[in-house]
Amino acid sequence: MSLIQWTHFPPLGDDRGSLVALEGEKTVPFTIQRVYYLFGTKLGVSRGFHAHKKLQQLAVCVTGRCRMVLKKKKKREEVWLDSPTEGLLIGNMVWREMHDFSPDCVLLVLASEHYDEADYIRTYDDFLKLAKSLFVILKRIMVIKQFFMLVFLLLIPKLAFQSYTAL
Ligand code: T46
Repeated sequence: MSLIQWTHFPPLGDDRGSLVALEGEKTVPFTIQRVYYLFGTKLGVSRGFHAHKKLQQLAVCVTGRCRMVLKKKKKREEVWLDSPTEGLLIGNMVWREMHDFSPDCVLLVLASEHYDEADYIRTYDDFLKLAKSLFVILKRIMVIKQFFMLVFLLLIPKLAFQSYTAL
């Protein structure tokens, strides 16, 4: 699955101009706990360079543009955010970097959680380590699940035979 997940916001409005409405759990696929925006980013400055353990976000470039780089596992994808009607969903455990901000860029971000510095993974090394340990845990859960499935499947003929002979 691609790391680039767009949400389209149908522009409303009339001959006076446009309007976009963002509603939690409707146009935005989570409850909105926080809204912030990045603006006035200086020329040549890049931002982000972190991931979040739990936080989900939706980023919309309401004016101007910037380039978003997302990384997860072995994937690295990048995309330009330059439309007020397209939101980029950024899940948890995704490394993000923002580059090439235009001087007029206003990047609006809707977040699923309140601000919590403890949710940030601020170095790429820590991000890789945590992603790897989560992968190992997930793999172990899968193996345990498969083991119980196998035991269950092996027990079915025995249980069926026992209930047949009990009749
Ligand atoms: C993200 C990208 C897209 C707060 O006090 N409250 C807040 O809600 C936020 C977002 C930040 N801050 C403080 C923490 C730092 O002292 O504001 C300062 C700048 O934050 P940061 O360096 O994390 O900013 P960016 O532009 O690198 O990253 C931000 C978000 O933090 C991050 O979650 O995904 O925008």
